[in-house]
Amino acid sequence: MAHNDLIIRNGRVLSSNDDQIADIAIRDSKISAVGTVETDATYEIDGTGCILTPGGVDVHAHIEQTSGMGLMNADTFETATRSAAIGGTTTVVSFAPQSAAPRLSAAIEDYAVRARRGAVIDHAFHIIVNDMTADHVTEDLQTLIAAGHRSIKIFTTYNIQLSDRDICDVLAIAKDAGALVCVHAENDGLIGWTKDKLLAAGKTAPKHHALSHPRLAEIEAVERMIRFAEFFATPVMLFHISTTEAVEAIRKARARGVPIWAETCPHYLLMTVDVLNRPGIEGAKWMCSPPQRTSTDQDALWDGLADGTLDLVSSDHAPYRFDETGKLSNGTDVDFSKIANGLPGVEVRMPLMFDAMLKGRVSPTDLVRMCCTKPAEIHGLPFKGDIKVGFDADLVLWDPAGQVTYKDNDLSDNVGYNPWTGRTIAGSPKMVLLRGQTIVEDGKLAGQTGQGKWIARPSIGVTTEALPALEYTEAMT
Ligand code: DUC
Ligand code: ZN
Ligand code: ZN
Repeated sequence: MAHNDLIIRNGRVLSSNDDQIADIAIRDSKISAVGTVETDATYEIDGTGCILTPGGVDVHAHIEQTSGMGLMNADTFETATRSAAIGGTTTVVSFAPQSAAPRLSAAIEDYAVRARRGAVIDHAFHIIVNDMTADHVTEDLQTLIAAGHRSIKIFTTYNIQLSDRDICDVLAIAKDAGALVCVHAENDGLIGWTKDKLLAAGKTAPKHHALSHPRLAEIEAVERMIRFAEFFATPVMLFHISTTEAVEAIRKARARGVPIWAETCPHYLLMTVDVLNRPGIEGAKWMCSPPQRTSTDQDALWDGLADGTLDLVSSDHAPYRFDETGKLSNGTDVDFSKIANGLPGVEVRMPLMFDAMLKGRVSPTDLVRMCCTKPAEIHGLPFKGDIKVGFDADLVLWDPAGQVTYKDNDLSDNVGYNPWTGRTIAGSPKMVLLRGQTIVEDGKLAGQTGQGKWIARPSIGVTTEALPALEYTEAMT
Protein backbone atom coordinates (compact mmCIF):
# COMPACT_ATOMS: atom_id res chain seq x y z
CA MET A 1 0.00 0.00 0.00
CA ALA A 2 1.18 3.49 -0.81
CA HIS A 3 3.01 5.48 1.81
CA ASN A 4 1.23 8.49 3.31
CA ASP A 5 2.72 11.90 4.00
CA LEU A 6 0.88 12.37 7.27
CA ILE A 7 -1.51 10.48 9.55
CA ILE A 8 -3.47 12.18 12.31
CA ARG A 9 -4.39 9.37 14.69
CA ASN A 10 -7.28 8.82 17.02
CA GLY A 11 -9.03 12.19 16.82
CA ARG A 12 -12.75 12.79 16.97
CA VAL A 13 -13.43 13.35 13.28
CA LEU A 14 -16.48 15.41 12.28
CA SER A 15 -17.59 15.26 8.66
CA SER A 16 -20.87 16.21 6.99
CA ASN A 17 -22.36 12.84 7.89
CA ASP A 18 -20.15 11.27 10.57
CA ASP A 19 -18.92 11.88 14.08
CA GLN A 20 -16.38 9.17 14.89
CA ILE A 21 -13.02 8.45 16.49
CA ALA A 22 -10.78 7.81 13.50
CA ASP A 23 -7.40 8.28 11.83
CA ILE A 24 -7.01 10.57 8.83
CA ALA A 25 -4.28 9.83 6.30
CA ILE A 26 -2.99 12.42 3.84
CA ARG A 27 -1.11 11.82 0.63
CA ASP A 28 -0.20 14.34 -2.09
CA SER A 29 -2.30 17.08 -0.46
CA LYS A 30 -5.47 14.95 -0.46
CA ILE A 31 -7.22 12.87 2.17
CA SER A 32 -6.23 9.28 1.34
CA ALA A 33 -8.02 7.39 4.13
CA VAL A 34 -10.43 7.97 7.02
CA GLY A 35 -10.96 5.22 9.61
CA THR A 36 -8.47 2.83 11.09
CA VAL A 37 -5.36 3.40 9.01
CA GLU A 38 -2.97 0.44 9.12
CA THR A 39 -0.28 1.88 6.85
CA ASP A 40 2.43 4.29 7.95
CA ALA A 41 3.42 7.83 7.06
CA THR A 42 6.38 10.17 7.05
CA TYR A 43 4.81 12.11 9.94
CA GLU A 44 2.24 11.21 12.52
CA ILE A 45 0.24 13.43 14.84
CA ASP A 46 -1.55 12.13 17.90
CA GLY A 47 -5.05 13.56 17.75
CA THR A 48 -6.25 11.96 20.97
CA GLY A 49 -8.59 14.35 22.79
CA CYS A 50 -8.81 16.68 19.77
CA ILE A 51 -11.71 17.34 17.43
CA LEU A 52 -11.03 17.45 13.69
CA THR A 53 -13.22 19.36 11.25
CA PRO A 54 -12.75 20.29 7.62
CA GLY A 55 -11.18 23.71 7.10
CA GLY A 56 -13.82 26.41 7.16
CA VAL A 57 -15.23 27.62 3.85
CA ASP A 58 -16.29 31.27 4.10
CA VAL A 59 -18.10 32.27 0.92
CA HIS A 60 -18.80 35.89 1.83
CA ALA A 61 -15.91 38.16 2.80
CA HIS A 62 -15.00 41.63 1.54
CA ILE A 63 -11.27 41.97 0.99
CA GLU A 64 -9.46 44.97 -0.55
CA GLN A 65 -12.82 46.30 -1.60
CA THR A 66 -14.32 49.79 -1.48
CA SER A 67 -17.58 50.46 0.38
CA GLY A 68 -20.69 52.02 -1.17
CA MET A 69 -19.14 55.34 -0.04
CA GLY A 70 -15.92 54.63 -1.91
CA LEU A 71 -13.84 53.84 1.19
CA MET A 72 -11.22 51.08 0.85
CA ASN A 73 -11.58 48.48 3.59
CA ALA A 74 -8.82 47.74 6.05
CA ASP A 75 -7.67 44.30 4.95
CA THR A 76 -5.36 43.15 2.22
CA PHE A 77 -5.46 39.55 1.05
CA GLU A 78 -2.48 38.96 3.32
CA THR A 79 -4.09 40.33 6.49
CA ALA A 80 -7.59 38.94 5.85
CA THR A 81 -6.43 35.45 4.94
CA ARG A 82 -3.91 35.12 7.78
CA SER A 83 -6.77 36.09 10.09
CA ALA A 84 -9.03 33.53 8.40
CA ALA A 85 -6.38 30.81 8.73
CA ILE A 86 -5.85 31.47 12.44
CA GLY A 87 -9.61 31.10 12.91
CA GLY A 88 -9.72 27.76 11.07
CA THR A 89 -10.87 28.90 7.63
CA THR A 90 -8.97 27.53 4.63
CA THR A 91 -11.06 28.76 1.68
CA VAL A 92 -12.57 32.19 1.19
CA VAL A 93 -14.72 33.66 -1.58
CA SER A 94 -14.37 37.44 -1.78
CA PHE A 95 -15.44 39.91 -4.44
CA ALA A 96 -14.17 41.43 -7.68
CA PRO A 97 -16.28 44.57 -8.13
CA GLN A 98 -17.08 45.93 -11.56
CA SER A 99 -16.04 49.40 -10.34
CA ALA A 100 -12.42 48.21 -9.91
CA ALA A 101 -11.66 48.32 -13.64
CA PRO A 102 -13.07 49.43 -17.00
CA ARG A 103 -14.19 45.86 -17.77
CA LEU A 104 -15.29 42.90 -15.65
CA SER A 105 -12.51 40.79 -17.14
CA ALA A 106 -9.94 43.35 -15.96
CA ALA A 107 -11.52 43.56 -12.49
CA ILE A 108 -11.17 39.80 -12.07
CA GLU A 109 -7.59 39.88 -13.31
CA ASP A 110 -6.76 42.70 -10.89
CA TYR A 111 -8.15 40.75 -7.93
CA ALA A 112 -6.56 37.50 -9.06
CA VAL A 113 -3.15 39.21 -9.01
CA ARG A 114 -3.71 40.72 -5.55
CA ALA A 115 -4.86 37.39 -4.13
CA ARG A 116 -2.10 35.37 -5.80
CA ARG A 117 0.45 37.66 -4.14
CA GLY A 118 -1.11 37.84 -0.71
CA ALA A 119 -3.42 34.95 0.08
CA VAL A 120 -2.42 32.40 2.69
CA ILE A 121 -5.51 30.29 1.98
CA ASP A 122 -7.39 29.11 -1.10
CA HIS A 123 -9.78 31.56 -2.68
CA ALA A 124 -12.25 32.47 -5.42
CA PHE A 125 -14.26 35.56 -6.40
CA HIS A 126 -17.85 36.58 -6.86
CA ILE A 127 -18.20 39.05 -9.75
CA ILE A 128 -20.05 42.17 -8.56
CA VAL A 129 -22.15 43.73 -11.32
CA ASN A 130 -23.61 47.18 -10.73
CA ASP A 131 -23.84 48.59 -14.26
CA MET A 132 -25.45 46.50 -16.96
CA THR A 133 -24.99 49.28 -19.52
CA ALA A 134 -21.19 49.18 -19.35
CA ASP A 135 -19.25 47.83 -22.33
CA HIS A 136 -18.94 44.07 -22.82
CA VAL A 137 -20.82 43.10 -19.63
CA THR A 138 -22.70 40.15 -21.12
CA GLU A 139 -19.71 38.91 -23.07
CA ASP A 140 -17.39 39.20 -20.06
CA LEU A 141 -19.83 37.46 -17.76
CA GLN A 142 -20.17 34.54 -20.16
CA THR A 143 -16.42 34.24 -20.61
CA LEU A 144 -15.64 34.57 -16.90
CA ILE A 145 -18.30 32.07 -15.84
CA ALA A 146 -16.99 29.56 -18.38
CA ALA A 147 -13.48 30.21 -17.01
CA GLY A 148 -14.44 29.15 -13.48
CA HIS A 149 -15.88 32.27 -11.87
CA ARG A 150 -19.37 30.99 -11.47
CA SER A 151 -21.11 33.49 -9.23
CA ILE A 152 -22.44 36.99 -9.73
CA LYS A 153 -23.18 39.32 -6.83
CA ILE A 154 -25.83 42.01 -7.15
CA PHE A 155 -27.38 44.55 -4.80
CA THR A 156 -30.88 45.95 -4.54
CA THR A 157 -29.58 48.94 -2.53
CA TYR A 158 -26.29 50.54 -1.29
CA ASN A 159 -25.77 53.02 -4.17
CA ILE A 160 -24.78 50.14 -6.41
CA GLN A 161 -28.19 48.56 -6.94
CA LEU A 162 -29.47 47.20 -10.20
CA SER A 163 -33.00 47.92 -11.39
CA ASP A 164 -35.45 45.03 -11.47
CA ARG A 165 -35.12 45.11 -15.26
CA ASP A 166 -31.34 44.72 -15.05
CA ILE A 167 -31.71 41.95 -12.49
CA CYS A 168 -33.77 40.07 -15.08
CA ASP A 169 -30.90 40.34 -17.55
CA VAL A 170 -28.41 39.12 -14.95
CA LEU A 171 -30.61 36.15 -14.06
CA ALA A 172 -31.10 35.24 -17.72
CA ILE A 173 -27.34 35.39 -18.37
CA ALA A 174 -26.62 33.39 -15.22
CA LYS A 175 -29.18 30.74 -16.12
CA ASP A 176 -27.76 30.38 -19.58
CA ALA A 177 -24.09 30.32 -18.51
CA GLY A 178 -24.55 28.28 -15.32
CA ALA A 179 -23.79 30.81 -12.59
CA LEU A 180 -25.25 31.39 -9.15
CA VAL A 181 -26.63 34.89 -8.54
CA CYS A 182 -25.99 36.13 -4.98
CA VAL A 183 -28.09 39.04 -3.73
CA HIS A 184 -27.85 41.67 -1.03
CA ALA A 185 -31.63 41.99 -0.74
CA GLU A 186 -33.01 45.10 0.95
CA ASN A 187 -35.52 47.57 -0.52
CA ASP A 188 -33.66 50.74 -1.42
CA GLY A 189 -36.68 53.06 -1.40
CA LEU A 190 -37.78 52.06 2.09
CA ILE A 191 -34.25 52.50 3.41
CA GLY A 192 -33.71 55.87 1.71
CA TRP A 193 -37.07 57.29 2.80
CA THR A 194 -36.66 56.13 6.40
CA LYS A 195 -33.10 57.39 6.58
CA ASP A 196 -34.11 60.86 5.36
CA LYS A 197 -36.94 61.07 7.90
CA LEU A 198 -34.65 60.01 10.75
CA LEU A 199 -31.96 62.51 9.83
CA ALA A 200 -34.51 65.30 9.42
CA ALA A 201 -35.75 64.54 12.94
CA GLY A 202 -32.19 64.75 14.29
CA LYS A 203 -31.98 61.00 14.90
CA THR A 204 -28.41 60.64 13.78
CA ALA A 205 -26.69 58.24 16.22
CA PRO A 206 -25.38 54.80 15.23
CA LYS A 207 -28.40 53.20 16.90
CA HIS A 208 -30.64 54.99 14.37
CA HIS A 209 -28.86 53.12 11.58
CA ALA A 210 -30.89 50.06 12.60
CA LEU A 211 -34.16 51.99 12.26
CA SER A 212 -33.08 53.16 8.82
CA HIS A 213 -32.98 49.54 7.65
CA PRO A 214 -36.54 48.44 8.47
CA ARG A 215 -37.10 44.71 8.64
CA LEU A 216 -39.71 45.14 5.88
CA ALA A 217 -36.94 46.37 3.59
CA GLU A 218 -35.34 42.93 3.88
CA ILE A 219 -38.64 41.08 3.76
CA GLU A 220 -39.84 42.87 0.61
CA ALA A 221 -36.58 42.40 -1.31
CA VAL A 222 -36.24 38.75 -0.24
CA GLU A 223 -39.80 38.02 -1.39
CA ARG A 224 -39.11 39.83 -4.67
CA MET A 225 -35.90 37.88 -5.30
CA ILE A 226 -37.73 34.64 -4.53
CA ARG A 227 -40.26 35.50 -7.24
CA PHE A 228 -37.47 36.34 -9.67
CA ALA A 229 -35.74 33.00 -8.95
CA GLU A 230 -39.09 31.31 -9.48
CA PHE A 231 -39.74 33.06 -12.78
CA PHE A 232 -36.31 32.28 -14.19
CA ALA A 233 -36.00 28.89 -12.45
CA THR A 234 -32.37 29.60 -11.82
CA PRO A 235 -30.64 29.44 -8.45
CA VAL A 236 -30.36 32.54 -6.31
CA MET A 237 -28.40 32.81 -3.07
CA LEU A 238 -29.78 35.28 -0.54
CA PHE A 239 -26.98 36.77 1.50
CA HIS A 240 -27.09 37.62 5.23
CA ILE A 241 -30.69 36.84 6.20
CA SER A 242 -31.57 38.58 9.46
CA THR A 243 -35.36 38.45 10.02
CA THR A 244 -37.92 35.84 11.07
CA GLU A 245 -40.21 36.81 8.18
CA ALA A 246 -37.48 36.37 5.57
CA VAL A 247 -36.72 32.89 6.96
CA GLU A 248 -40.42 32.06 6.68
CA ALA A 249 -40.61 33.37 3.10
CA ILE A 250 -37.62 31.21 2.15
CA ARG A 251 -39.12 28.18 3.90
CA LYS A 252 -42.34 28.53 1.91
CA ALA A 253 -40.52 29.15 -1.36
CA ARG A 254 -38.38 26.07 -0.93
CA ALA A 255 -41.41 23.98 -0.09
CA ARG A 256 -42.85 24.81 -3.51
CA GLY A 257 -39.54 24.09 -5.23
CA VAL A 258 -38.06 27.51 -5.84
CA PRO A 259 -34.27 27.22 -6.29
CA ILE A 260 -33.34 29.52 -3.42
CA TRP A 261 -30.33 29.21 -1.14
CA ALA A 262 -29.77 31.37 1.92
CA GLU A 263 -27.09 32.26 4.42
CA THR A 264 -26.92 34.04 7.75
CA CYS A 265 -23.96 35.29 9.77
CA PRO A 266 -22.73 35.02 13.37
CA HIS A 267 -23.58 38.67 14.10
CA TYR A 268 -27.26 37.94 13.39
CA LEU A 269 -27.24 34.64 15.28
CA LEU A 270 -25.39 35.91 18.34
CA MET A 271 -25.84 39.69 18.57
CA THR A 272 -29.00 41.79 18.91
CA VAL A 273 -29.60 45.38 17.90
CA ASP A 274 -28.67 46.43 21.44
CA VAL A 275 -25.01 46.39 20.39
CA LEU A 276 -25.63 49.75 18.68
CA ASN A 277 -26.78 51.40 21.92
CA ARG A 278 -23.39 52.71 22.99
CA PRO A 279 -22.67 56.26 23.98
CA GLY A 280 -21.60 58.71 21.27
CA ILE A 281 -20.11 57.25 18.13
CA GLU A 282 -18.94 53.98 19.76
CA GLY A 283 -21.89 52.00 18.35
CA ALA A 284 -20.42 52.56 14.86
CA LYS A 285 -18.19 49.54 15.48
CA TRP A 286 -21.25 47.30 15.23
CA MET A 287 -22.97 49.01 12.30
CA CYS A 288 -23.67 46.65 9.43
CA SER A 289 -26.38 46.12 6.84
CA PRO A 290 -28.78 44.61 7.42
CA PRO A 291 -28.48 45.52 11.09
CA GLN A 292 -28.62 43.09 13.99
CA ARG A 293 -32.22 42.37 15.04
CA THR A 294 -33.98 40.83 18.09
CA SER A 295 -33.66 37.67 20.16
CA THR A 296 -36.84 36.38 18.47
CA ASP A 297 -35.10 36.74 15.11
CA GLN A 298 -32.07 34.93 16.50
CA ASP A 299 -34.29 31.97 17.43
CA ALA A 300 -35.83 31.96 13.94
CA LEU A 301 -32.38 31.96 12.34
CA TRP A 302 -31.18 29.05 14.48
CA ASP A 303 -34.41 27.18 13.66
CA GLY A 304 -33.90 27.97 9.98
CA LEU A 305 -30.41 26.51 10.11
CA ALA A 306 -31.64 23.43 11.97
CA ASP A 307 -34.39 22.59 9.46
CA GLY A 308 -32.27 23.46 6.40
CA THR A 309 -34.22 26.59 5.38
CA LEU A 310 -30.95 28.47 5.83
CA ASP A 311 -28.08 26.62 4.25
CA LEU A 312 -24.96 28.14 5.62
CA VAL A 313 -23.16 30.59 7.86
CA SER A 314 -20.76 33.12 6.34
CA SER A 315 -18.84 35.91 8.02
CA ASP A 316 -19.69 38.89 5.74
CA HIS A 317 -16.24 40.09 6.85
CA ALA A 318 -16.34 43.83 6.07
CA PRO A 319 -13.36 45.35 7.86
CA TYR A 320 -13.15 49.05 8.70
CA ARG A 321 -10.93 50.42 11.42
CA PHE A 322 -12.51 52.53 14.15
CA ASP A 323 -10.39 55.54 13.16
CA GLU A 324 -10.05 58.20 10.48
CA THR A 325 -9.08 55.59 7.85
CA GLY A 326 -12.30 53.66 8.40
CA LYS A 327 -15.51 54.12 10.36
CA LEU A 328 -14.51 57.66 11.34
CA SER A 329 -13.25 58.79 7.93
CA ASN A 330 -15.91 61.55 7.92
CA GLY A 331 -15.09 62.57 11.50
CA THR A 332 -16.56 61.71 14.88
CA ASP A 333 -19.37 64.25 14.73
CA VAL A 334 -21.29 62.71 11.86
CA ASP A 335 -24.66 61.10 11.29
CA PHE A 336 -24.93 57.32 10.84
CA SER A 337 -25.33 57.61 7.06
CA LYS A 338 -21.69 58.73 6.76
CA ILE A 339 -20.25 55.70 8.57
CA ALA A 340 -19.04 52.61 6.70
CA ASN A 341 -21.03 49.45 7.38
CA GLY A 342 -19.48 46.16 8.36
CA LEU A 343 -17.78 44.08 11.02
CA PRO A 344 -14.64 41.98 10.91
CA GLY A 345 -15.64 38.30 11.08
CA VAL A 346 -13.47 36.00 8.99
CA GLU A 347 -11.39 34.90 12.01
CA VAL A 348 -14.19 34.42 14.52
CA ARG A 349 -16.85 32.69 12.39
CA MET A 350 -15.56 29.15 12.88
CA PRO A 351 -14.67 29.54 16.60
CA LEU A 352 -18.07 31.10 17.40
CA MET A 353 -19.88 28.29 15.60
CA PHE A 354 -17.62 25.64 17.16
CA ASP A 355 -18.49 27.08 20.57
CA ALA A 356 -22.20 26.93 19.61
CA MET A 357 -21.67 23.24 18.77
CA LEU A 358 -19.96 22.53 22.12
CA LYS A 359 -22.89 24.27 23.85
CA GLY A 360 -25.38 22.04 21.97
CA ARG A 361 -26.90 24.79 19.78
CA VAL A 362 -25.95 22.91 16.59
CA SER A 363 -25.10 19.26 16.10
CA PRO A 364 -21.52 18.31 15.17
CA THR A 365 -22.46 17.23 11.63
CA ASP A 366 -24.63 20.33 11.17
CA LEU A 367 -21.68 22.51 12.18
CA VAL A 368 -19.63 20.93 9.41
CA ARG A 369 -22.45 21.16 6.90
CA MET A 370 -23.28 24.82 7.49
CA CYS A 371 -19.71 26.15 7.81
CA CYS A 372 -17.83 23.91 5.36
CA THR A 373 -19.72 21.41 3.18
CA LYS A 374 -22.72 23.38 1.99
CA PRO A 375 -20.78 26.59 1.31
CA ALA A 376 -18.43 24.53 -0.86
CA GLU A 377 -21.21 22.63 -2.63
CA ILE A 378 -23.49 25.59 -3.28
CA HIS A 379 -20.66 27.82 -4.47
CA GLY A 380 -19.10 25.06 -6.58
CA LEU A 381 -15.77 24.60 -4.80
CA PRO A 382 -14.71 21.07 -5.77
CA PHE A 383 -13.08 18.83 -3.12
CA LYS A 384 -13.51 21.43 -0.38
CA GLY A 385 -15.49 21.38 2.85
CA ASP A 386 -15.61 17.76 3.99
CA ILE A 387 -13.44 15.00 5.42
CA LYS A 388 -13.71 12.35 2.72
CA VAL A 389 -11.24 10.34 0.68
CA GLY A 390 -10.19 12.38 -2.36
CA PHE A 391 -10.99 15.74 -0.79
CA ASP A 392 -8.30 18.38 -0.21
CA ALA A 393 -6.56 17.84 3.12
CA ASP A 394 -7.86 21.12 4.55
CA LEU A 395 -8.27 20.30 8.23
CA VAL A 396 -8.60 21.99 11.60
CA LEU A 397 -7.44 20.31 14.79
CA TRP A 398 -9.43 21.85 17.65
CA ASP A 399 -8.61 21.71 21.32
CA PRO A 400 -12.10 21.38 22.84
CA ALA A 401 -10.69 22.21 26.28
CA GLY A 402 -9.25 25.52 25.04
CA GLN A 403 -11.06 28.65 26.12
CA VAL A 404 -10.73 32.21 24.86
CA THR A 405 -12.15 35.46 26.16
CA TYR A 406 -11.99 37.92 23.27
CA LYS A 407 -10.14 41.16 23.93
CA ASP A 408 -10.31 44.50 22.20
CA ASN A 409 -7.40 44.09 19.80
CA ASP A 410 -6.66 40.38 19.64
CA LEU A 411 -7.58 39.51 16.05
CA SER A 412 -4.99 39.03 13.32
CA ASP A 413 -6.74 41.13 10.69
CA ASN A 414 -5.99 44.80 10.18
CA VAL A 415 -9.11 46.17 11.87
CA GLY A 416 -7.77 46.92 15.35
CA TYR A 417 -10.93 46.13 17.31
CA ASN A 418 -12.85 42.98 18.07
CA PRO A 419 -16.65 43.35 18.05
CA TRP A 420 -16.87 40.20 20.21
CA THR A 421 -14.74 41.68 23.04
CA GLY A 422 -15.67 40.20 26.41
CA ARG A 423 -17.30 37.04 25.01
CA THR A 424 -15.81 33.76 26.27
CA ILE A 425 -15.89 30.86 23.85
CA ALA A 426 -14.88 27.24 24.29
CA GLY A 427 -12.55 25.43 21.91
CA SER A 428 -9.66 26.81 19.93
CA PRO A 429 -8.12 25.93 16.56
CA LYS A 430 -4.66 24.61 17.49
CA MET A 431 -3.51 23.45 14.09
CA VAL A 432 -4.74 24.15 10.57
CA LEU A 433 -3.71 22.31 7.40
CA LEU A 434 -4.19 23.60 3.86
CA ARG A 435 -3.89 20.84 1.25
CA GLY A 436 -1.80 18.88 3.78
CA GLN A 437 0.56 21.76 4.65
CA THR A 438 0.57 23.26 8.14
CA ILE A 439 -0.54 26.88 7.96
CA VAL A 440 -1.31 27.34 11.68
CA GLU A 441 0.61 25.70 14.51
CA ASP A 442 -0.15 26.22 18.20
CA GLY A 443 -2.60 28.90 17.15
CA LYS A 444 0.12 30.88 15.31
CA LEU A 445 0.46 31.48 11.59
CA ALA A 446 2.88 29.06 9.93
CA GLY A 447 1.71 29.54 6.32
CA GLN A 448 3.17 31.85 3.70
CA THR A 449 1.57 34.66 1.75
CA GLY A 450 0.95 33.48 -1.78
CA GLN A 451 0.51 29.88 -0.63
CA GLY A 452 -3.24 30.03 -1.29
CA LYS A 453 -4.47 28.93 -4.70
CA TRP A 454 -7.33 30.24 -6.81
CA ILE A 455 -9.97 27.54 -7.08
CA ALA A 456 -11.78 27.25 -10.41
CA ARG A 457 -15.50 26.74 -9.89
CA PRO A 458 -17.17 24.84 -12.72
CA SER A 459 -20.38 26.37 -13.99
CA ILE A 460 -23.68 24.86 -12.94
CA GLY A 461 -24.50 22.09 -15.41
CA VAL A 462 -28.22 21.77 -14.89
CA THR A 463 -29.82 24.90 -13.56
CA THR A 464 -32.58 23.23 -11.56
CA GLU A 465 -35.03 20.38 -11.45
CA ALA A 466 -37.45 22.58 -9.60
CA LEU A 467 -40.15 24.64 -11.23
CA PRO A 468 -40.70 24.32 -14.96
CA ALA A 469 -40.58 28.13 -15.24
CA LEU A 470 -43.52 27.98 -17.59
CA GLU A 471 -43.99 31.70 -18.03
CA TYR A 472 -40.30 32.21 -18.67
CA THR A 473 -40.20 29.38 -21.19
CA GLU A 474 -43.33 30.60 -22.96
CA ALA A 475 -41.91 34.09 -23.25
CA MET A 476 -38.66 32.79 -24.70
CA THR A 477 -40.19 30.55 -27.37
N1 DUC B 1 -23.06 44.80 4.71
C1 DUC B 1 -22.17 45.33 5.51
O1 DUC B 1 -22.46 45.59 6.66
N2 DUC B 1 -20.95 45.62 5.01
C2 DUC B 1 -20.52 45.31 3.72
C3 DUC B 1 -21.55 44.87 2.81
C4 DUC B 1 -22.83 44.53 3.43
O2 DUC B 1 -23.70 44.03 2.76
ZN1 ZN C 1 -24.59 42.64 1.71
ZN1 ZN D 1 -21.27 41.48 2.29
